[in-house]
Amino acid sequence: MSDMPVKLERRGAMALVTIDNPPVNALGLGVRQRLLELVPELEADAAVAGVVLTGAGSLFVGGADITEFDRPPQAPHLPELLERIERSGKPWFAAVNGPALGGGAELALACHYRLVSPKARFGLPEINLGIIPGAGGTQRLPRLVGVEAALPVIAENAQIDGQRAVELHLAAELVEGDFLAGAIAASAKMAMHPLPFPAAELPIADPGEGFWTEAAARIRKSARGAKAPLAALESLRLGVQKGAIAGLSFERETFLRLRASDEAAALRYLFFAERSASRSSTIRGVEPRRINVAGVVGGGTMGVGITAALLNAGLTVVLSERDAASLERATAALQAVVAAQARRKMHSDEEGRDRLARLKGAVGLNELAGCDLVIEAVFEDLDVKRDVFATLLQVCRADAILATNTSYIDPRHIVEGFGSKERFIGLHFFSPAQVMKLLEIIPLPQTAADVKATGFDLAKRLGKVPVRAGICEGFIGNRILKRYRGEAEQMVAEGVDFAAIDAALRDFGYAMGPFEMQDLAGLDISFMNREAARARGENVPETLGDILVRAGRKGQKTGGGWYDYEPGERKPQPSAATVRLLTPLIGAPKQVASRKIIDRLIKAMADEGRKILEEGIADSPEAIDLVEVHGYGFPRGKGGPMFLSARNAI
Ligand code: T1G
Repeated sequence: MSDMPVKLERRGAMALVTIDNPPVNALGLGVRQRLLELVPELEADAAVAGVVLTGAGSLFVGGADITEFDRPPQAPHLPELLERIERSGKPWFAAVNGPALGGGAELALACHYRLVSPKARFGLPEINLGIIPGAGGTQRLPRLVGVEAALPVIAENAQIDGQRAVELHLAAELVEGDFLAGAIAASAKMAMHPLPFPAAELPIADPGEGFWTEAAARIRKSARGAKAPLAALESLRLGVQKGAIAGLSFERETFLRLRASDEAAALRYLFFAERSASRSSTIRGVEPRRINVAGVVGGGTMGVGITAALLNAGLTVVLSERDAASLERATAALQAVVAAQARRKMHSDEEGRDRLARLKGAVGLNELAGCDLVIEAVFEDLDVKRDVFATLLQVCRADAILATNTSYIDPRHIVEGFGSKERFIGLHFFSPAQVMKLLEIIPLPQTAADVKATGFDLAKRLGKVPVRAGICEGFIGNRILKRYRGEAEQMVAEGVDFAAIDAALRDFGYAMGPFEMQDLAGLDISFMNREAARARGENVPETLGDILVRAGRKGQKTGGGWYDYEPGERKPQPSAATVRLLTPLIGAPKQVASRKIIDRLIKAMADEGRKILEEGIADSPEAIDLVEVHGYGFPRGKGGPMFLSARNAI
C-alpha cells in the first residue's frame, strides 16, 4: 500500500480525489479509511461543489484488496463506505478512466454520476474468486441498467464498456480526448443539478418467473458445480423481489459466507499463483527475444493446435509438413479450427481470414530459414525428432530458437551431439493446444537465459500459464498422471469397480475420471511407452491397461477400452469383454466410499508432487497445482493436490 493511497486536489469548485494504490488501485483498508474521512470533510467544505473520483494510471479500481481475504474483514467495510458516499450531500462523480472491477465497479455505482473514458469497463468478476459482489453490486447495478443487462455482469463474467454504459444510461457521458479535464468540466456543470435518487433506492421491474428459470438453468450449466454464480443470481433475484434493503443484507451475508469457503480460498490461491507464474525467478530481469515469425514442424493434432495458438496471438506461422497431401490435410484442419472459433464468437470471420492470411504452408524444412522460433511437433519418436533438428540446425538462422513439443522424451537425448545447445528448449503444449492454457517450459542445462525468457514471454502472448519443469520422465504433469493412473489401477486390482472410481472423480469436479480419460486419449499411448521401456530392458510390470490393449481394446478409437462405445458415440457403456479379461486378475469386488477413493488418488498426486519438488523438477507447490488445473482438468474450485494436501483437506 502506497503511503498516500488516496490523493486530494482542488480543480476549481470541484474536489479531485484520486485512488493511487499500485498495482491495481485496490480498495485496501487505508483507501477505505481515507475515503470515509473525505466524504464528510468535503461535504462540509462550502467551497466544494462536488467530488470527482478517479483512479491513478490506466485502471479506475481493480476491486477490493484480495490479499485481505484470508483475514477477517476489517472496518470500515466497503458497504458502509459506499452507503456514506451515496448519502453524501455533495455529488460524487466517478470518472472511470479504465477498468472498474468488483468493489471498484460497486464504488462507481454508489457515486451519483459516472463519466466514462473510451477505455472504461465495468465488471463484477467476483464469481471467479468463488464469491459474489459484497458491496451492493447485485442491487445497485440492476437498478441502474435493468435486470436483463445486469445479470450477465453479476453472474456470467460479462463486462460493460464505456460506449455501452452510456447507451444503458449507466454513464452520463463518454468523454474523449483529455479524459480527466473533460470529466471535471462535465461534473462541474452537473454539480449544479439536484442530487439524483440513490441507485439503491431506484425502482426495479421483475422480469418474471420465466426469466429467472431460464437464467438459473443457463448458469447452473456453465457453473459446472461452482457455487458462486448461482448465489449471485439468487442475490439479484431476492433484491428484485424483496427490495434493496433485504437484497443488500442477503448479498453481504452470502459474500461473507462464500469468502470463508474452501472454494474461495482455492480460487484465491490460483489467482495469485497464475499471476506469479510468468515471473519465474530463473528469468527475472532477462530480456526475451522478439518472435514475429514462428515455424511449426508437423501438422498433426498438436502441430495444428500450436499453429492455431500462434495465429490467435498475432504471429505469422510457417507450417511445415513432409509432403503436399499432409500439408493439405493440416491446412484444412486449421481452417476448421478457425471456423469453429468464429462460430463460438471468439473472433469475427474477418479476423479469422486475417489469421489464415498469416499462415504459410511449406513442404520440407527449407522455408523455415527465416523463422525466429521453430517448434517441432512431429511423431513422438527420438530418431524422427533428431532428424528434424539435424536439418533445422543447417536451415535456420543461428539466432533462431529451436523448441521441441515432446511430452515424454528427454530433450537432452534429442539434441545429443548437436552444437549450439543454448538455443534449444522444450515447449510442452497440451491438446487441444489452442485451448489448453498450460505450457510446460523445459530448459536444457545449456539453454540460454534469454531463450528461457522468450519461452515465458511467448506463453504470456499466447495467453497461457507457463510452468518451468525440470527434466525427468513425463516432466511434471505426465509424471503425476502416471502416478494417478497407477494408483487408480491398483485400486481396481484390489477389487474396486473402475466405474465407481470414475464416478467419484466426476463428483469431485473432474470432467471425467481416469478410466474414461484413458479411453478418450487412447490406452495405446502409455502402452507403447511401457513397451519401449521393456524393449530397453527395463523391468516394467504388465498393467491391466496392457491386458486390454493386447486384446485390441485401445479406447474410443477401437469402440472399446475400459468401457464399450456405440459406433460414433462417446458415452461409456459397461463392458462384458473388459470384465471377462480382467476378473481373473483382480481381487474380489469391494465397495469403497467416494471420499476414500478421492483422498487416495489426490494423496498419491501430492506425494509425487513432493518428490518432484525435492528433485527440483518444479519450483513451487503452486507450479504443480497450475499444471494440474491448466493441463489435466483438476477442478479449479479445489485448488490443486498440493493446495489440498497443505490444508490437510485430504
Ligand atoms: N487485490 C489485490 N491484488 C490484486 C488485485 C486485487 N483485487 N488485482 C490484481 N492484483 C495484483 C496481482 O496479484 C498482481 O500482483 C498485480 O496486482 C497485477 O495484476 C467487495 C469482494 C485488475 C484486470 O477480481 O482481474 O472486489 O503479481 O498481473 O494483467 O465486491 O489483475 O504483481 O504481485 O493481473 O494488468 C474483484 C482481479 C475483487 C479483479 C489487472 N476484482 N484483478 O490485470 O495485472 S473481489 C477482481 C484482475 C471484490 C467486492 C469484492 C487484474 C486486473 P503481483 P495482474 P493486469
